[in-house]
Amino acid sequence: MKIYIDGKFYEENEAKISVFDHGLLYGDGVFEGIRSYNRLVFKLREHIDRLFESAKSIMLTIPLSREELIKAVILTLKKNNLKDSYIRLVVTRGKGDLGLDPRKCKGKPTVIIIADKIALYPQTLYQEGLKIITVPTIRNLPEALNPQIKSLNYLNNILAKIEATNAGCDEAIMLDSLGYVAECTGDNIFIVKGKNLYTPPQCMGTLRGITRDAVLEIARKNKIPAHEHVITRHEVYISDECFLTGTAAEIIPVVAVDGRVIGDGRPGKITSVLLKKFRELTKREGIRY
Ligand code: PXG
Repeated sequence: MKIYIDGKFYEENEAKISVFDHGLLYGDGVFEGIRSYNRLVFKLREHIDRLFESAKSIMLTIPLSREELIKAVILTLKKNNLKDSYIRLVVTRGKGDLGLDPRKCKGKPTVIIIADKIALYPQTLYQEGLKIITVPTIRNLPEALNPQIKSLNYLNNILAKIEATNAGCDEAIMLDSLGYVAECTGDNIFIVKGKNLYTPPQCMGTLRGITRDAVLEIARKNKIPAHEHVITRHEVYISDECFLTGTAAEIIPVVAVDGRVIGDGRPGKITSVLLKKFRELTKREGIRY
């Protein structure tokens, strides 16, 4: 594996950064998870735009332009000769001292690109569906650390994931501070009721997922009324279908939430239609390499 760090490529065991990098010391940095399908990078520009927005919010100057970053991602994919891949793009504050003041990071921010494969869930779970629970840890308050910032500080999500795992579940629903459904640890959540599709609006402490937006677009194009609307746990329990979306997970059905069976306990029809259309989209859209 060839890993990109600041314009150079390193073998995996040679790819190292300083222990004084504030990405490590404080989670001070931003990242994106991106996928390529058959040599097409899906929604690459959208991911790069979100990376720049996250960086702007934390006042981190990415030392490359958008176009340069796109070229670097493509180059990393070519060097690794990967047709289908999961790309992790990371920009850290860089090397500083042991204090948290980012002004002490005198050098440039560190840019890292790793291209690998990922299978977040075993294939059987895509057919059988996930059993998930609501966990005690609420999603970060937008007033404190806005979930729109895809920062390297993922402890909020990791704590929720641990709670789900401890309970023997595959994923966790995280609520916002008012008790409304926000999202899962690394995925957005959707429900289907009747002919309608619902997902929480991004202002509810929810990352505006790129897969989420693609699904909303697919739904609207296919005459499935799609709404960004606050969702309570009750509405999830009584939904006909439920599924999660994310770059890593893609679209994965949910068949039980907090012990309540969703629909007939099997992946739903609208979920399957959306998954099929999503797969078609990933085959034809993207930046080719
Ligand atoms: N919500 C959160 C909190 C996320 O981290 C999504 C939603 C989905 O967004 P996209 O743009 O990918 O549709 C994410 C995505 C993992 C993992 O291992 C997931 C993400 C990042 C890193 C790892 O599940 N994020």
